[in-house]
Amino acid sequence: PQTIYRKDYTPPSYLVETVELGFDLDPARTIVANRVTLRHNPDSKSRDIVLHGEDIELVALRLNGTELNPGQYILGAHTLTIKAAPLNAVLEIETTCVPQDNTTLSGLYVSNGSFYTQCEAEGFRRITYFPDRPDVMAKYTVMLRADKEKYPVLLSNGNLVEEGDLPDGRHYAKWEDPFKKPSYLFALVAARLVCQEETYTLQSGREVLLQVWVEDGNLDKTDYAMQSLKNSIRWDEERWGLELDLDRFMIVAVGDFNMGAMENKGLNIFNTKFVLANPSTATDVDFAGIEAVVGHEYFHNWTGNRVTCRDWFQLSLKEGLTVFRDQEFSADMIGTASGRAVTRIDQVRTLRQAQFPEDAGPMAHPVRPDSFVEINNFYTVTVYEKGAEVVRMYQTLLGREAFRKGMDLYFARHDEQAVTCDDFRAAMASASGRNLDQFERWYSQAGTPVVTASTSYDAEGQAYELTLAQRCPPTPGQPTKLPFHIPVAVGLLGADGFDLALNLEGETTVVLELTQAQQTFRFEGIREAPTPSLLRDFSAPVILEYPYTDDELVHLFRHDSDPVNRWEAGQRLAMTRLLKLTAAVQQGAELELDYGFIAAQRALLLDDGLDAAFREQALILPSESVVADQMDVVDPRAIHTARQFMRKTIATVLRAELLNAYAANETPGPYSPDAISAGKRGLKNLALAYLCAAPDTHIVELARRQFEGATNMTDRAAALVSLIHSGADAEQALRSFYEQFEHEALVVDKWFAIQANAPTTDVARVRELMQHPAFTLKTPNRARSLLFSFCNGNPAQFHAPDGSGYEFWAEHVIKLNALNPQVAARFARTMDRWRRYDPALQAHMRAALEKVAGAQKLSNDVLEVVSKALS
Ligand code: BAL
Ligand code: ZN
Repeated sequence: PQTIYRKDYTPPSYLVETVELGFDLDPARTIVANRVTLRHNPDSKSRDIVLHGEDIELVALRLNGTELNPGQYILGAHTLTIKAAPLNAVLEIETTCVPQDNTTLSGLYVSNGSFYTQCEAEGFRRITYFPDRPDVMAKYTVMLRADKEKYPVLLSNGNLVEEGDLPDGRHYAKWEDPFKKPSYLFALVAARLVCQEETYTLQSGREVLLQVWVEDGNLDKTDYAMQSLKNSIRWDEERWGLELDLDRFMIVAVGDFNMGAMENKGLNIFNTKFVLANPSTATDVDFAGIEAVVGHEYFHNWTGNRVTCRDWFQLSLKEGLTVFRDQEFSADMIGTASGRAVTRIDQVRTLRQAQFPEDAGPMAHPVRPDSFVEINNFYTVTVYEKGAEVVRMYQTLLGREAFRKGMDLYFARHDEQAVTCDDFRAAMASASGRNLDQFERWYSQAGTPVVTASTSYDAEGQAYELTLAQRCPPTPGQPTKLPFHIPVAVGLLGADGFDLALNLEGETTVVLELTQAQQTFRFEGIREAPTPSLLRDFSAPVILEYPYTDDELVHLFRHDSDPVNRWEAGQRLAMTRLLKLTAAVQQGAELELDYGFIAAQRALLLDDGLDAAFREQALILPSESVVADQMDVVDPRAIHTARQFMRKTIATVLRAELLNAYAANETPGPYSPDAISAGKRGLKNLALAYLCAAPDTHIVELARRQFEGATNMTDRAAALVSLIHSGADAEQALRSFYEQFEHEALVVDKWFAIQANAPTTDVARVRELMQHPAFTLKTPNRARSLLFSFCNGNPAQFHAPDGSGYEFWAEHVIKLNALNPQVAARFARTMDRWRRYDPALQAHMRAALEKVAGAQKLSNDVLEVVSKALS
């Protein structure tokens, strides 16, 4: 396969002014008529019109009214080229495609009998021939024609300008999008759907129509998505001065979808997982996910749609920025400082759980990649989450006010343009007057920087020195790195637990700027030897090394005014113990957990001054995969045993306190997904999970009672998980759960996922579950719920010494590859870091990877992932 390089970018030879699309929708043969007006781009020397096309049949082609015969154009495997074209060209292109056979879920496809599209990144070329690149922006008019009975609802981008009936039971709808857009934002839906709709008044007084479209029977699950949409609109006005530019904004939920959702102009198409929710089907985490994703797609309307990407290497320009925006939205919706901190802790967890490993593995790439084989493989945690951290660092370095000025300038300069990450950085630099040249390295260098701190206190001079050094490990194609521009937020705690003043202004947190390989910062007037609180609020996506003593960590865990670092101190305390215990398991030594650690956990659990949500976060031990990241040679089973021992010991010693926390955090009355209630449920269910790690009949009974009496899915699912993990018989509970919810696809996904993650579920059991009538590989949510959950979420079983987990993985990467390369490639990434395991496991893993690499008809998507893993 061909590698595409960022340095090879050339402007398009022709620009598109208007696109008129006509669809005669038929699952077996859809006819697409495309009339496109092109104009030569003065920035290009080429006079060739290059159109992309994939898996479509060309029926007719006319240039400026004249039919072209095959000698007048070149039809390649994925392109159609017209050489030496006139300066102004009107192309009329007729093609056909077969939506019902399109299992890739890219382009035009059928889900549950209805039509949907997904065009980002390169799906539009599966619908018609077109210069399918984001720097070609045009105005679209779309005519949809379909059977009225089967597809009563016909939607596309922009405004509905005409609709009516046609002969033979068909009907039509004509849509016009007033804004220029790249082809990846095109969308259509032709379906049997119902909608919740509302008229909403913008701050300017203008009225807009908001709609959430779902399949019949799901209108009882759209309220939260609608509320989240209204909150998003208001927040974008208040925080950024950005108004909805359309008269109509639609969200459509579909059960078969590769991603979470898609920001098509005015017609967002969503995975049902991020729309449908009511208390009995969705958990608190699901509700929070809906708020975040509805916000994310809505915010794209400015960061992505009005200002888009010049090329796909710039993907983080819109994704990193929009993730940052949705993170801030979720935090602002909670409002309190501690609530904000909980959202931040969640972000740090995601980075450590997924992005740091990516940055340290064979697929490591900069936030702005230099090359790719398949762009779909670069919708990654690095582009999204690390990209959001990069945007956050501008705000940390420049301050909120200057950052906002930078955003304003970015829109003023680039509205309706396709631009680059450098353009964003330039706007930030101009608006703030700051030199951000070095900051560019966050975009160009892959890998997670490691910041090492050392300190010294001069009692006589009352001065404290902090020396920070940075390094960044090599990554594929980047053997050496230059220093980053790193904001390091720092506070100093006195022995009484209070923050010391760090300067004459009395500030207790300052942002240091680490720009060199090593720098020393000096604080004057420090009257006692302090405990440093470093990288407050996780001010940069780095690994911080500082030789904290246990006493210092306990002090921070009790007192740090920065809740993120308070949590972090607890994680560090837990991590040293988990690593020691894992080593003890490997050596067959006796396992012991010190009382000092448990006492610190106990004090936190009992601290009623803290929100329940924060206490929950602070009591969750680092995950098995985060522990694995700290080991030179990963031993998944030993880690699992060690972590289970730790949970069981805490549960045994703190049994009374956990039972109290359980009782004290009941949320009687009607369910509400708000952060306070969700936090209480979170702490209560964490207490139950701990108690079930050291169960007796009373505890098992508690879990059973909660399961049976639950009035919401959060409590029901948590009780089921705890029951299963307690080792008690959960057959009956699993059966009744399924029977109660078998018609709720998203709940059936949970049912599969809970079993995939169960400690007793091995490969044989997963194979059994795959025989269940409700299982299918074709629906990504279902495949993810069982296969991904097992291979990524149950490491102790997946890494069975006989290699059966890897064989299972290889077999299903190959099966998924034949159906849906994007989903297959995601699944393939499970094996990214196979070289970190012991030689016996590695041998099995290599064999599995080689089996996939040697498979017939491998997609570029999967090929890129497995060949990078093997290289
Ligand atoms: N643009 C792809 C889906 C998303 O990030 O919103
Ligand atoms: Zn996005």
